[in-house]
Order: sequence, then C-alpha cells, then structure tokens
Amino acid sequence: MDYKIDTGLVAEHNAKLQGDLDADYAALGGMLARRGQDIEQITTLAQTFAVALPSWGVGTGGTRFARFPGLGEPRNVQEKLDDCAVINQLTRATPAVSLHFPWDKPSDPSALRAQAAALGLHFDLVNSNTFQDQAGQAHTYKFGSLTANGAAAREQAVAHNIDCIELGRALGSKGLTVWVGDGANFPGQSNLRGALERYLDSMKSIYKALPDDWQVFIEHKLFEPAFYATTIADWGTSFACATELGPKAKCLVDLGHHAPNTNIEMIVARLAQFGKLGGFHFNDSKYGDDDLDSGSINPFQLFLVFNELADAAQREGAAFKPSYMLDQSHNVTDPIESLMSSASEVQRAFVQSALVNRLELAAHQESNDVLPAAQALKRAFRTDVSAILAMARARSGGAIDPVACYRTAGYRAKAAVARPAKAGASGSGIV
Ligand SMILES: [Mn+2]
Repeated sequence: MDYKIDTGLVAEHNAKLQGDLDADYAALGGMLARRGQDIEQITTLAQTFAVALPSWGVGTGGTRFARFPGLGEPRNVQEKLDDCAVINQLTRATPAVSLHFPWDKPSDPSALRAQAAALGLHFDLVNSNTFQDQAGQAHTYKFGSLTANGAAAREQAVAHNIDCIELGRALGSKGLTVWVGDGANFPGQSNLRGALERYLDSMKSIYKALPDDWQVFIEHKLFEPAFYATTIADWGTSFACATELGPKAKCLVDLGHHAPNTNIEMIVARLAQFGKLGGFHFNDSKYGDDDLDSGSINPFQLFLVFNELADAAQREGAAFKPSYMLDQSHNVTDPIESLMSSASEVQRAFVQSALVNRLELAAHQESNDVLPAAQALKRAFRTDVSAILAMARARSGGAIDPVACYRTAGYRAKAAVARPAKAGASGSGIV
C-alpha cells in the first residue's frame, strides 16, 4: 500500500492517545451496557461505514464572488487522489472517490485506476457537467443543456453524459449522477412543461447507454442558477422522472438543495419507501446550498436522516444500499481537514442512529405516547459516541485524532513545496 502519511508516525500518534481512549471507551461501554447495548457490536458496525469523497472537494472551492486558493492545492486528478488517500488513511471511512468530468478527466483511465488501487481507493459514482461551457465546445449551455431548445446543444449534453459512462466503466464505477442547472430566470423565458419533456427525452437517451449493472441518479436542487424555475427543483420532479425512466434511475438527495426548514428526513423516508432513494450528497447549510462541512450547523437533522436510513435498513435488509458521498466546498479551512472532520460527523450520525431502541420507539408510537418517543431519539442523539468512532478508526489502522495526526505529519506544508500554484488549476466547484 502506498501510504502518504508515514505509518510509524500514525502509530506513535495513536500510542500517545490510546490510554485516554481506552478509559473513555470503557466508560461509554458501561453506560451503553446499562441500556442493554453492546459497545463492541456498535464499534464493529462503525468500522463498516463508508462515505465517498468528491474529487473537487480537496481543492479550495470559492463563492460566487471570489476564490482564494490555498497552499499546496492539488493541480491535477493524480494529486487529488493522493489527498483523498490521506483522508482515508487517517479516517478509514472514505475508501471511494467520486470523479467529476471534465474537471478530472484522466488521459489514461487504466493508469488512474492503478494509482487508486495502490492508494487503497476505488471509484464511486461519476458526475457529468453540463452546467458550464468547456473550451472549444460547439454549442453553449447558456440557455440549458439537457433541456435546451436547440437540438444540437441537447445532443451535445447527452453525448457528454454517455462519455462519462464510458470513462466510468474504464475506472470501475457503477453509476452516474446527473445534476443540471437548467431552468428559467424569468417568467415566460421557458415553457415549463416543454422543458421537462425535453429533459426526459435527453435522459432516456442517457439511460439507454447505461450498462446492466449501472444506475443513474437524478440530483434535484431548489434554486440557482435558474432562480425563477429550476427544471429539476424538488424530490417530486426527481421521483417522477426516475419512475418514468425505469428501475436503474433513482433520486439523489443533496442536503443543501432544499428550502430552509424542509423536512429532509421525510423526503428520505418517502424515497426509501418507493425504492427510489439512490444516494446522498452530505453537507450542511444555514440558508441553502452553502456547502458547509457536514454536521457543522444542524447535526440533529443529519441524525434524523440516518434515523430514517436505519429504519429503511431494518425493513429492507442488505438490499438497501444508498450511495453516500460528501459534497462540500471549502473556502476558509484546509479541505483535507474539513473532509476528515465531515466523514467523521456523518459516521457519528450513522452510529448514533444505531443507538435508537427501535422496539421501544415503535411501542411509544403505537401507544401515542409522544414525549418518550421524542426522548428515545434525543437520548441516542445526545450520546457522545466519539470514543466509538476513535476506536473504530484505531482498529482499522487509522488515526485516533485524524486532524491532529495530519497536522503533526506536516502534509500540507510538504504539498505547498511540491505543488507550486499554477494558473488554471483543475476545477473545484459547487455542485
Ligand atoms: Mn450535490
């Protein structure tokens, strides 16, 4: 294995913290045992958790106004993979990478696949991009891509998605996520029904190109850049389109793509009930698509989402396997630190949801005893499972405190020397 952080340094880091962790773990184990829960079982479950990294997340993103590059940013997809490997080495929770084309289009897919394998990584869903024009592109997406009025622009957008599938196949990916910014900024600009009809026509062509063992995920977003009428604005439209397309089409829920105060966990429950929950883009927000680190603003919402996922997993067993991915944009933090922290926060919600006594909760619901039902969720959410997360990492070969270990290793400072900034570095956007 090609480890980017010296394994001796990780071992030394863990040795210093192991004593305190053992004490915290024993105390938590005792508390959980009094609730009838086995900490060892939960730690083993925690070790199975995995969330994919977005290739674009390891670079500094930016806002609509400006981008302030960070030191030692990855300049190409190979360096992005190296950074992803650091995150997985220390957290042991991020073994897959989700690539974005054309930002991360490899000139040699089999070489990139070999690099990933040597780093202990593999490729998750691939993402297409028809929300911006690329250099040399024949037809603009200024007025839409998969929904464009002009057949030439639509065909070009379809062809790009089919290219993404072909590239993904060469990389070992099993799915394509499609997000389009298509829509209208003014009333009258576009025929609302006609735009969705064109979207479905385009998506049918993409669907036809899917290999048998592939899926396509439709990502909805309430607003931006088409503020008046976004074509795929909500889970209802996404669900209708996924249903129309067929069994290989599912819906993808990005936590930042809803109006404030939307009950996202209920959307999750609905999509799971009807077999259309494909996956997630995890992030957090104060207002909308802020793309903040997961769990930074509303960890209770993240927990409630995982509570619904635990309910669905219990009902449907191993067949229920939505894809998990982080989708964040980092402007004021080190992207590697933010992604390590977010992976841990999503894993935390997963573990907390496993602490919910589902039999007890169902009994309270059955008898309409509301307060204890609410308390059953709050008790699980309030439990500090940090020792379980740290123990899971240590036992899987990761770092007890990933951010501290990463800082001690001085990876960023070394990257700053090895990767001098260059103009037009490969893309890191907000999707
Ligand atoms: Mn997203």
